[in-house]
Amino acid sequence: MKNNHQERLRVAIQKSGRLSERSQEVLKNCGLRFARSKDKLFWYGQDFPVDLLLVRDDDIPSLLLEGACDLGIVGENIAREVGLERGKEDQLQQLRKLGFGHCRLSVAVPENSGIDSLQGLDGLRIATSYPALTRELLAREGIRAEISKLDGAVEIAPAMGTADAISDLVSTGTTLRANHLAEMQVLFQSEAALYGRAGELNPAKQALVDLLLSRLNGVMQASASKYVMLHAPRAALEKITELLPGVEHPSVMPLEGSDRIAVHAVCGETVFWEHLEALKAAGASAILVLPVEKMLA
Ligand code: PRT
Ligand code: ZN
Repeated sequence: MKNNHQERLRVAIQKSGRLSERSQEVLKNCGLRFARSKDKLFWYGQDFPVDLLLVRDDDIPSLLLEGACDLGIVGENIAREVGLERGKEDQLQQLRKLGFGHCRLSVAVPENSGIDSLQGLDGLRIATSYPALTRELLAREGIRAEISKLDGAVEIAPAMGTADAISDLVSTGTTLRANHLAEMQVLFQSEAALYGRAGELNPAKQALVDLLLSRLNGVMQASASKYVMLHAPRAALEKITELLPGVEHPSVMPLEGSDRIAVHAVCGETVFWEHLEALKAAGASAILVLPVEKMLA
């Protein structure tokens, strides 16, 4: 008899927090649907043998390393921290960055501290929730600091007198400013990514991973792409093509009884208002920009 667990792929995602909604959305866009359990910690895959585990983000790398799941969506910051801390960084395999959950791990110092370079941190006390990653990144610069781990409220450590500097995640910088801290140096740029475990999966699971990755590529490309339609003078085709971001060969259709043409193209780069204004100036009219829902190259 087949062992069900060996045939079904398990994906761990964050239960609730900054990454949970987008993680669910990206899997839903890949065509996966789930029946939610009562405790909401395990979602059973309905159309594919792919199930979800909903957990704290910090637990995802360990669940992967221990084989409790086959894939996980987690911030690179957490994957690297746990990998380094457990000495198993090479066993966590990043399969794809997912384009959300962007933030940076930065060193911040009290305003007016006079510390303006990483070298100035040598021998000082740094508070962080990412001790292993911070130590590794500072060591690369030849800096040795006394690093202490705090699970939360890292930003208040300098004012409490328990640290000279912090190393913390930053996105808008509001938290740092509110605590009179200045961002001195970015150590690491992070975003959410899909991770697997190094080593071989059984063929059935590997086929599911390959299918998921191929769909993920399509989802990511589609979300970045726009379908643009416009009318233009036939003589302006070359100029119009140049102005369409990320397009080499648009589809061109004649407009009956006119010297104008219809141009359709998938733009692989962001289409800004400036692009549309430039197209209009080049003679384009009836310009439409539509979202692309799915894409398979
Ligand atoms: O309960 P669980 O453990 O699952 O969640 P959590 O509270 O540990 O994590 P959560 O949901 O806050 O963050 C999950 C992931 O989101 C992180 O691991 C990062 O990969 C990513 N992320 C993106 C961020 C931020 N942006 C972010 N700004 N994680 C945390 N922050 C915090 C930061 O620590 C600081 O306190 O937001 C504050 C700074 O924000 P700004 O905008 O003021 O600069
Ligand atoms: Zn967490």
